[in-house]
Amino acid sequence: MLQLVENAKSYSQEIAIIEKEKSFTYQNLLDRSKEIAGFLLKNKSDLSESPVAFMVSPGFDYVATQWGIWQAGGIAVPLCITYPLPSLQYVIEDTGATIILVGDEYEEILKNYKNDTTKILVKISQIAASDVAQLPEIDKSRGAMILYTSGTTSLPKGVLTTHSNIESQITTLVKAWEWTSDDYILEILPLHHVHGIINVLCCALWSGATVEFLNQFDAKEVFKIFLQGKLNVFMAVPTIYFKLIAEWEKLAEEEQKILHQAMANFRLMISGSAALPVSVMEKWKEISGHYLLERYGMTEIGMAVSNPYHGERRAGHIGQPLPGVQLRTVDEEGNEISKEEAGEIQIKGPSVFKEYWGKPEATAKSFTEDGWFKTGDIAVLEEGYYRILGRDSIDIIKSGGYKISALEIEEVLRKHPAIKDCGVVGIPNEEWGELVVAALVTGQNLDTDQLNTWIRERMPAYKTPRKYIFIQDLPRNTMGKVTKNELKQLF
Ligand code: MCA
Ligand code: AMP
Repeated sequence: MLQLVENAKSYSQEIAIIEKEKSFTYQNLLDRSKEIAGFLLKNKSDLSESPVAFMVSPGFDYVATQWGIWQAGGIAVPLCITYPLPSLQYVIEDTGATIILVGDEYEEILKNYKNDTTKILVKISQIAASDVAQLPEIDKSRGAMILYTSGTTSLPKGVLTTHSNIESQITTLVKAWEWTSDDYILEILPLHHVHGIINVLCCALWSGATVEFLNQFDAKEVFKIFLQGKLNVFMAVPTIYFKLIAEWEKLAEEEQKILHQAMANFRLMISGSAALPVSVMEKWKEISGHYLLERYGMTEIGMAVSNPYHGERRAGHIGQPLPGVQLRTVDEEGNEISKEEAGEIQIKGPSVFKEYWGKPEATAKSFTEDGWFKTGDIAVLEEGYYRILGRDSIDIIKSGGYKISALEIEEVLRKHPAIKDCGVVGIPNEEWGELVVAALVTGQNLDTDQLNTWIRERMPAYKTPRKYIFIQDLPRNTMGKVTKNELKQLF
């Protein structure tokens, strides 16, 4: 996404990043990212779309590393900083990355790679100034980033986007949401997904705005930063708005009043990644004075549908297709239907990803013959605004804004020596959207705390089931398939 780096040159002395009260200018970013690119290139003239994995905390180093990989001609593969080793290994092995860049604090978890002769593990703090003769010319059609997303297959798939896809995802939003260099946003979202990377980080830096980082979400800390009066844009998932409302309710009336005034000065507050409950939208309006702008997107397509920046933001609805996005709805046979009937959303446009990394069959299956991407989300147009009705697969769960595959969790659970069989489903939950829960068929009673510890060594915490039931047999249909709707009823 080299236009992003080009743009930075015209803002060189402006503040790009604030991290732990330290400020970094766009020039700092340009200089450091060039050093990282120089290190990656060494004696090569171009990384030629080799994937480079990086595990770096949110902040200046993260952005400099991402830009460094891009300028050296590599594909950026951000690793989730809270993943346990097996989840990290899966991404590293699946992409085939041979270079892994780490922040000092993540060297320990990846230490096994030090003895792996096929990989190079490098601490970014050890990358010094280097002589870069020339950076390669990079065509926009080349691969730029791989992000992992869960789906209807048991293992997550790498979504490859090109520089051109990313540029389109950014410019669409910069225009629609009227980003400018005067903007100042707080970054609290994980930086291995589109919401944090594109909507927050890249849109802000494209525009010459300032991004302040908070390493980990904490409602009290977020409100403290709101009160400093510097922010004017905020983006989060519905769970975060829910948690902020809960924190607000603990405040004294006077504190609420001051906070309300601080929030009234924002120009824009956005929610996405999961359905925003109408109750949360209404409560947020009451406490902040803002109608949240809800939008809809997906790792494979960037943002596709948005409520308007100017005009009515309708609760329970995702809005209209963004400029440049073609949207149609189809029935179960794949025939295009009237938008006023419920059907699957299919998308075409320059923001749509190139392919699932190393999975040509999955890529082919996810597109129609005439090039529409099948989202699996069911929607209907109501008086000019789309509304999401659900998904075509019960095995996809959205919890805390994360997309989670029930099948992936089941596969891990089945590896536990005491679990003979299991079924994982998502049940509705006000705070998390859906809660991951599991029905277990075991020969004996299991200590669920011990089970959780066992799971967390193998999967990220957000994929850990939050409730268990122990049953004799899973409910099945006459074909022997587990009937997940029936399973849901058991919780
Ligand atoms: C964590 N906890 C949970 C869950 N996650 N409990 C139930 N369900 C969950 N999903 C528990 C933890 O185990 C812990 O409890 C306690 O909550 C606090 O954990 P922690 O990890 O600190 O949680 P948090 O920091 O409060 O996290 C909540 C969060 C986080 C900030 C909402 O989930 C988050 O960052 N979500 C955003 C994900 C995102 O960016 N998605 C975008 C995907 P205990 O201590 O007992 O263990 S991109 C996308 O979807 C598309 C493109 C789009 O449209 O944007
Ligand atoms: P991910 O694969 O993590 O990128 O998640 C994308 C999915 O999140 C979409 O396919 C939708 O199911 C869901 N999603 C994103 N935004 C919204 C929204 N505003 N309302 C409902 N679902 C959403």
